[in-house]
Amino acid sequence: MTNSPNSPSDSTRRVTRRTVVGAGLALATGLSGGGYVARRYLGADGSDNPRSILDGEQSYPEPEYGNPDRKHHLTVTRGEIEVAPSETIETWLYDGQYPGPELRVREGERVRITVHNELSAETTIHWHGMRQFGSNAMDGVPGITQPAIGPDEEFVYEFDAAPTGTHWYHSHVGFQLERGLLGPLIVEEDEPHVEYDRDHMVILDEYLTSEPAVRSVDRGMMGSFPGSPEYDGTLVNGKLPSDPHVVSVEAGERIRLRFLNAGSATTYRVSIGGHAMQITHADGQAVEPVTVDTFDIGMGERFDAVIEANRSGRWEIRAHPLDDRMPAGRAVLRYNGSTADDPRYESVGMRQLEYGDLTAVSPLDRIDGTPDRRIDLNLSTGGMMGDSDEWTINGQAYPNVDPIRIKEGEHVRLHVVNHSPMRHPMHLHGHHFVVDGALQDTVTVPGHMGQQTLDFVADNPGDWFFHCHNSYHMETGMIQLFEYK
Ligand SMILES: [Cu+2]
Repeated sequence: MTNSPNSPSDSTRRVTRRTVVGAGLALATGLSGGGYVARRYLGADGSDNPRSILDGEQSYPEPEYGNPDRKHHLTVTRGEIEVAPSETIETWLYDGQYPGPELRVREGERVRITVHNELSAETTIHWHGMRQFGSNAMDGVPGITQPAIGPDEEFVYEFDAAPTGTHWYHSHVGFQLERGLLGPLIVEEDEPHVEYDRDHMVILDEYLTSEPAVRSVDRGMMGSFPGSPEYDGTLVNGKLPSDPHVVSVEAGERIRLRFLNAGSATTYRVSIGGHAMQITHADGQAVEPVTVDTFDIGMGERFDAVIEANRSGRWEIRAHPLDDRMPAGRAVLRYNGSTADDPRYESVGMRQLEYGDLTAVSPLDRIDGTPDRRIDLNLSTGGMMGDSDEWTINGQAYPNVDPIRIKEGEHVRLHVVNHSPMRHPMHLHGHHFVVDGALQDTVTVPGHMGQQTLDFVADNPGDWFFHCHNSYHMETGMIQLFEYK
């Protein structure tokens, strides 16, 4: 079904906005009539040039402010970081840091974060993992939930820090995430369901020394489709393997490592030399602990792993890129008092985490039984067997998509089928969904007809993105929009 801008039933302010914006794009792309046209996902290029997108009447959900328990301020700038001794790179930073400062709040707190943009490009921040229950206006999607923050402008985000767990924040504009605009956001539980002595963020990301830009990837018989540039390595907490980040532990401790894949195009296989891992949380949500030796983590996903510090020495925490396109990243688990030199790596076993191993500690209410609405979503390139410059959901590339209309209160089931050979880590804003037995906000759909079934309850009216978290797939169209009032 198409959503004609002039349809009488579409007399809402949001559609008015899109009508205006869409009209310009329709001209630019030669589209006429039919089909929903929204503004091109902002800015795209990550170029440094400000780009005016708000060239007409705009309307967004109304921001609401209250009495925050905690206030932060983030400044967005350009600057240099050192990824190894005598290796620096100019990139884009929050508060002069990459990764950005760790924002750590307590369960139940309301948080206000004032973002000041000192770039010469527009920006926004998406709080990945935050439910934004009743606060669609704080979701940070330019052109959908807010106008982008222009150079020298500020935007004040405020929301309830929920749910608890390991989350993160990042720019939702173009390739700014790939340029380093990301940081961890931790919501501490009052009563964790597992015991540990300390916790520590471990952030995986690609190292890119060139400009982020879509590259046409030749796949032989599969044709070509848009992908990422060649990477120069893997960063763990902003460091190359030659100068690894060190996690210090005391023998006998239990340490909770909060893994985040902040990469733009790489799935990593994580393992720790000499140590098994007890997976305790997926996308921040508590799961029944399951002991594994390795797990794969897609873009945007988080897994928390508790380890027993019971083997003295220096050990490698390894992040191996599944596509083998660049060297593995590493951090070091160093026991206090250890005099060992190079970190050791010793495989402890072959137990590999699967989504099916995960069971939520607190299942989401009302997600059982028969769904009220089933939606099939097919992921593919624009041209099934030929060259393509876009990635699509049900054959549509954002912004030329018909948004999915659902109704408040419905139990929605998404059946996602991947017709392409590439993995797609699909992320839904504003909701957590059930995958097998776990609650997640991002799930990787394997290539070659891989499938996932995602169930959620439409309890948070607004306009919510559903997209692939591979930056290069997203930028070339792999986005849908759920809308309900
Ligand atoms: Cu993808």
